[in-house]
Amino acid sequence: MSTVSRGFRGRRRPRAELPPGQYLVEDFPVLSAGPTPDIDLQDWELTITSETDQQRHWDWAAFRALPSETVTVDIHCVTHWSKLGTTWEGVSLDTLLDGVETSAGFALVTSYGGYSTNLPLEDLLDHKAWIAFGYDGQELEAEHGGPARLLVPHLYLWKSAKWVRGVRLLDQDEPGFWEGLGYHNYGDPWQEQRFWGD
Ligand SMILES: Nc1nc2c(c(=O)[nH]1)N[C@H]1C(S)=C(S)[C@@H](COP(=O)(O)O)O[C@H]1N2
Ligand SMILES: [Mo]
Repeated sequence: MSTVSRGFRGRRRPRAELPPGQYLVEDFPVLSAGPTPDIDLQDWELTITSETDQQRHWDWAAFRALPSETVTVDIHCVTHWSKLGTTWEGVSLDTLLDGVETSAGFALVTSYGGYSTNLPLEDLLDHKAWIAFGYDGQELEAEHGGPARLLVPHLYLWKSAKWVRGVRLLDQDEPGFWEGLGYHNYGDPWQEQRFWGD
């Protein structure tokens, strides 16, 4: 397995460390809208479905055989906590989508347990998003989304779907769980896009 470390450049600090309205935490809060699903790795599957219904599937072994990357990033929750310099291991969406033919503009990411979240497809590309299976050198704990979760650190953390199961590429944007309940459709923490209208 080839591992590309992106942590060696050190933390980039081009702007204020904290987006507006955020405070720093040292612990790692757990925020889940429902119970932690019980996922057997034997049954785990990740599916990418294009807008023309072409599908790619990975079982756990196939997923873990993909090249992974270690990234150190800051994360920002809409409930105002931020955590700086968190280190994750995961497979980039660039790797998962490599060779997928699509003209879709959007993605809807779905989870075991029923959660979902939407974002523009371009926000999943160019090493801005990973399906993470490791956190802080350990396997990702179930309460934080293990066996694998989406990690999209440049958007509020509700976009980082835990227990990820599928990515659907869409021509038309479709709100996910929180977006359908009034959270901002895009969710840029630096623009404080917390709710519709922000
Ligand atoms: N499947 C799923 N993913 C989810 C959630 C959820 O309820 N279910 N909550 C979201 C929200 S609102 C946040 S802030 C982060 C919290 O991640 P953490 O529990 O690892 O801190 O997960 C996001 N991903
Ligand atoms: Mo959140």
